[in-house]
Amino acid sequence: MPVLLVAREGPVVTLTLNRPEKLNALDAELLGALEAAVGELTRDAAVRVAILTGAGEKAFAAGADIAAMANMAPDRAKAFSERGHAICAAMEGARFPFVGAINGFALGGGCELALACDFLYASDRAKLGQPEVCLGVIPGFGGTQRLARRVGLGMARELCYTGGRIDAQQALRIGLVNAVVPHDELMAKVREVAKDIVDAGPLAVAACKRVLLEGADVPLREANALETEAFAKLFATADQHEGMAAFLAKRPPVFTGT
Ligand code: CO8
Repeated sequence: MPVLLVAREGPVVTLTLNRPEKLNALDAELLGALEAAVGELTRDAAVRVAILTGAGEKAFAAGADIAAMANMAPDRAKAFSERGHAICAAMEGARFPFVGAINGFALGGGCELALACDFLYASDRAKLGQPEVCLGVIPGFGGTQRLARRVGLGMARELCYTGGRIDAQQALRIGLVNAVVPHDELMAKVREVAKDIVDAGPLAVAACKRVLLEGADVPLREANALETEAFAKLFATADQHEGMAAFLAKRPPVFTGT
């Protein structure tokens, strides 16, 4: 079986980490497959949403593969970390959203991969955390930075310093996940939200994604200028004309992404 399953339903692609016997731990083969798949999807204009989840009943991903890391020298650890960062950056930089369906453990590198998704829905069985300090290391795929940006410094510090795990409800309370769903309904709920995104204007979603990402790292005045620029540019698109004309004609819009 391939370590990464890629399933396509029209504009929605589901990527499933597929090493369930190792709780989908991220080794070089799985990271390589993910890197290739993300690269391919980002070059495919027909893709509108990617869903990322894990195979099996227990895990989204229980971290980077500890057996593969145990004897790494610093230079290999650096390359491994950089590879994870590159994948996460490619997901964040994609024109379409990644929605994480957290179906179980999302720990260490698994939690970091989840944090590179635009937002997360979690099964009521999910457990999330950054347990790296318990192994004598720190998060290496962006966890220290993205976790703090998503849930605030205080919670990120506690999670990273203690290595503690939180359940889905606590993840919801701190804003790490957007919704908690009964385990068996997770994929259906994520597909519903994916459909809402697909029904929206593709250029508008892409502009939202870019402005939200780029705006997070600059002062508010500059961030608002990014928004104004993107807002204005959309008025040169067929999608803006169609979206507003459809509203006024009381009919559903037919967006073309142009
Ligand atoms: N790596 C390798 N194998 C793993 C991992 C992992 N992260 N997690 C689970 N497995 C394997 C187990 O070894 C076991 O294999 P086997 O059956 O061959 O012994 C199988 O998956 C099932 O796991 P368990 O029997 O342990 O299942 P339990 O239900 O008893 O426990 C847990 C589930 C609590 C999730 C437990 O497996 C666990 O604690 N896993 C490790 C969690 C962890 O510490 N993750 C962080 C890893 S470090 C990291 O992610 C750093 C990322 C940055 C990388 C930077 C590069 C330098």
